Amino acid sequence: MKRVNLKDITRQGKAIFLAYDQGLEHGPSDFNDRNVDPLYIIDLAKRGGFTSLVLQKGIVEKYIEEIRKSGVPLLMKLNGKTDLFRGDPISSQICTVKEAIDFGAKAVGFTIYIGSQHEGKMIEQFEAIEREAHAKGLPVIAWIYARGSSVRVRSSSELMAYATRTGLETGADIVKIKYDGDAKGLKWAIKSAGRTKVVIAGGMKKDEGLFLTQVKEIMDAGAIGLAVGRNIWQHKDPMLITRKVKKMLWG
Ligand code: FBP
Repeated sequence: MKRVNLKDITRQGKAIFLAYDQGLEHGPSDFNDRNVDPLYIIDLAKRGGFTSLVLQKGIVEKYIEEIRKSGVPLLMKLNGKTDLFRGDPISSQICTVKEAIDFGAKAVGFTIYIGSQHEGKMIEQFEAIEREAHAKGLPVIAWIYARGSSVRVRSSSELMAYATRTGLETGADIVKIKYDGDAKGLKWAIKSAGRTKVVIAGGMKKDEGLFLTQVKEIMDAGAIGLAVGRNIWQHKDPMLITRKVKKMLWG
């Protein structure tokens, strides 16, 4: 394994990834006339100084020139699903590590739904992807969410820690989890991640005050930052909220 370098997608060890894969995950219902346009998001990622932009393959293919020109490091998501399907979730692979490298990606991302009856398949695919990415020195970011009929009996804080530990034990360089608002539980989850770094998803658009309070809790707990979408590009002034979040990360 080549030494994996997180420097391309972090700044002084911290990260703010702009997530824009919700069009597949939720449908365009998350968007308005402005942010439905990938060009708007690419420009926002550049002007906002995001440490990475998270995109699916289709957008990368169609907007590659602008992505390259922006200079924002690309984090390519390799699997995805819609939210129309009911039942235990599975995220299907739609892009390979080689394609991501050919597009100039600086990292690859992959979702695993722990607790789903399809968990085994996603872990197996993750392992193959990780082996290939690590052989090229490319960092692997695992979106790990506990989902499926069998997880209901566990508390969400317990599941946060299970997700981060799964990231460590399966070899992710960074694990991305959801924060349920339990700051003590988050500290434990980050401790459970060991040397795997942790970033937190933004979730549904919230009141700005609550969002910034959570950013503080996330950083105090030891996360390296955020992989955030809706709380940025659904904000009435995305640059303003970006500046506020960055100030909390870098001062
Ligand atoms: P948000 O900050 O908008 O929540 O984005 C983070 C993210 O992980 C996206 O990368 C992904 O599309 C979405 O959340 C998935 O959310 P869910 O699985 O809860 O629908």
